[in-house]
Amino acid sequence: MEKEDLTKEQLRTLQNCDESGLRTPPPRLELLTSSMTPHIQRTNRNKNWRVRTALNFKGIEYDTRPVNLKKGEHNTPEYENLNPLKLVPTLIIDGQALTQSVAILEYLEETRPEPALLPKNPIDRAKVRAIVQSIASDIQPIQNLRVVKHSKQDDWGNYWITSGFRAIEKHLKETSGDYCFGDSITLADVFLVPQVYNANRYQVDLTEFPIIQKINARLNELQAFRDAHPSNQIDCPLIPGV
Ligand SMILES: N[C@@H](CCC(=O)N[C@@H](CS)C(=O)NCC(=O)O)C(=O)O
Repeated sequence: MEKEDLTKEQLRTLQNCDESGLRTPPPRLELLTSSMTPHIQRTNRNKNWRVRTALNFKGIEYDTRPVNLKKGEHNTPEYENLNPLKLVPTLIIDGQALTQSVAILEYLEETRPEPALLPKNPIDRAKVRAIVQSIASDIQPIQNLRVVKHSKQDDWGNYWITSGFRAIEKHLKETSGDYCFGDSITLADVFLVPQVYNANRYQVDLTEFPIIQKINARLNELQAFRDAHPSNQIDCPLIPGV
């Protein structure tokens, strides 16, 4: 994949150039990610968090371009041109604008395989991906703000995270060691930490989930995870250590 693979329109979007003024795209990767203003930050933009953690873990340098959801910056035609679903994150990498956090992480794993975030054995990979999908497809989307806003149930988020965590805790009984899958960090861990943060936001009683709690505490000690935390992002200087 070459830089030229970005369409001219996408390049102009990224560089704010007119048609005659195309410049070389920035050499570093660029992560277009939601703004972590205090208000937004409390709502936990955890798809960006996943991508940041994986980039940090793999030692891949990148620049962050905040997209302020509160101001509707994700709804502009420029952003839609990069991400037709108008959702964050978008990762600009290898001349492409990639969307969907799971697809982004799989791409990083395929193109920058070391250090690995998936085990070697296909059965083990399937077990890690099962945890990833439980969070990415079954637990997290139903607590997205735009979904919660349309729910009449006060305990909506708490209910769905609790029931999802029951399944994950069972899964972890079988697969976990120091981390979700044995003693190595995998994509499952990358997805778990932001989801536990969200669980706390919805006041889920985590005492029911000792394995999740133990793994989460261990992960939060690691530099790649600490650096990816929303409170440590350039546009969120105000709420340290949340
Ligand atoms: N499936 C997408 C979901 C992305 C997503 O929901 N992003 C949220 C922020 S974490 C967003 O952009 N929300 C804007 C909106 O709901 O209008 C992914 O994993 O990347």
